[in-house]
Amino acid sequence: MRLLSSAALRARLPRRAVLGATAATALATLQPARAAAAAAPRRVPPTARPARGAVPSDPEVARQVKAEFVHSWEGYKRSAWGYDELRPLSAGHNDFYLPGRTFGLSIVEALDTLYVMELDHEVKLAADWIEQHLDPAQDGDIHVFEAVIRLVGGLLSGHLCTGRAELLKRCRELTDRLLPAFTASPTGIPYTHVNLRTGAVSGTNPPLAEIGSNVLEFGLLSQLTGDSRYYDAAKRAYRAVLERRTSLDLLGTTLDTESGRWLDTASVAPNPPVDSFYEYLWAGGELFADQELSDWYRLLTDAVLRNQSERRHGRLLFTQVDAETGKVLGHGQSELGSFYAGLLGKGGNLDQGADYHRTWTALLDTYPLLPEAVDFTALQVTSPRNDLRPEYANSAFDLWRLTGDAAYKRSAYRYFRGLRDHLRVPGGYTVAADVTSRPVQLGDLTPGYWFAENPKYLYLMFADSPRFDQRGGLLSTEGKILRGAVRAK
Ligand code: DMJ
Repeated sequence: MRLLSSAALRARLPRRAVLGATAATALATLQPARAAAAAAPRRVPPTARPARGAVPSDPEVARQVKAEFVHSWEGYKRSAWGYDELRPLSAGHNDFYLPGRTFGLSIVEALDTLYVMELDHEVKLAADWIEQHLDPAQDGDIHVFEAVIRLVGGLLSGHLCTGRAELLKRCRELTDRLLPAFTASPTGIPYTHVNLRTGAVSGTNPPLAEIGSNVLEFGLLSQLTGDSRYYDAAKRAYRAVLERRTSLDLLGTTLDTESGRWLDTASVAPNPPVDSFYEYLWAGGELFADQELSDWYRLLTDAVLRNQSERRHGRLLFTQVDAETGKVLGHGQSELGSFYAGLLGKGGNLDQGADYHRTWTALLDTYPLLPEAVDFTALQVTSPRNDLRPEYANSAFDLWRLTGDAAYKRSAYRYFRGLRDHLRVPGGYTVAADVTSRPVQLGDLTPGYWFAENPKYLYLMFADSPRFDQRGGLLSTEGKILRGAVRAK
């Protein structure tokens, strides 16, 4: 395995730069000509073969997945305990939110995964650390979206799994400190950052994912505390977006918090930085029986399917279009968008969901790991990284739960083998800089979401866990179990 030089590592496009991107930069990431790829685009052969190879029994796969999760968790504990993220090659750590400060992000991310895997000693260690050390009043401008989906969501699901009241208390305190991003806004569209100590807000250009991906966490907190301010703030933000849809019922990518104007008119759904905006409409309608959210989901999804779905080389994909005119702007697909297959299925478009999942599965015939971005016009990889992202496993999990089709288990197991064969290192699991090179070129980071997502989706597909209600369970965009955690006896 070849390692990246430190200069190359610094050049890695951080995930927040993608999620926090304007429509223009998001499109640049998706398009081959302007892509910030670490390697020249590679052609993807158009042939698609079904998933191959024998799959061990379900309990055996569950055992393997759990063992790999524990391997990475032990690496984090050994080298980065108490810090946000692990650098598994250098045995170092990474501050995710604020330089020189920690929120113990990976601990919060891991909490409910440890729980469903019945690693109870570790659950206690993690929850104790949070209660003793997580400081929600640190003096710094925190990224509101990343705090909500990761920390607020993690504390909520940790509370639901363990029943520990202190986790809910910490969650509420943190959310109260994030709330000015919403309440100080003249339009309801949140500011992107807030200083947790002073409440000062900043950042007036949130993309849609940052505007909408809070209704689950805030709604649940309102339910648990009886305080409606959280849900009200989330609904006001969604309403502000819906009021600004175009005559095609499409949305741009980024809004100005203070003027309420679109900063662009590119509809890049289901790619980042809008992805989970749509996910939370469906899930919010489901979790809170909120018909308004469900209606908004239907309206906007029908418009995306009508204006953006296209078939190229026999594969379903979603183009980027001008939200005012419907003119096609590009054919790039981000790996983050692969979650959409599961969402389409859950929202009632199962055929299109299964079809879009196949688009991504076909890439695994060519590469052992999914690349970060592909352009389907010329079938080229435009970003060859792999950031240990969970969206493909998330879709497989959703579609398997909906259909019971064993094909999703087969492709999920192949995907798991790819991760284990190429991204497992002695210190845990790490990102890749180039999945098209042989051997796969590695980076040095275990993103926090690894502990919340990939292993959890895979485990829950195979484990028949007594701690998760497969029928009623509902997970957030960060894989947090917000409904369906079964309390241990
Ligand atoms: C996670 O933080 C969440 O899944 C988010 O919605 C976007 N994707 C990243 C991981 O890729």
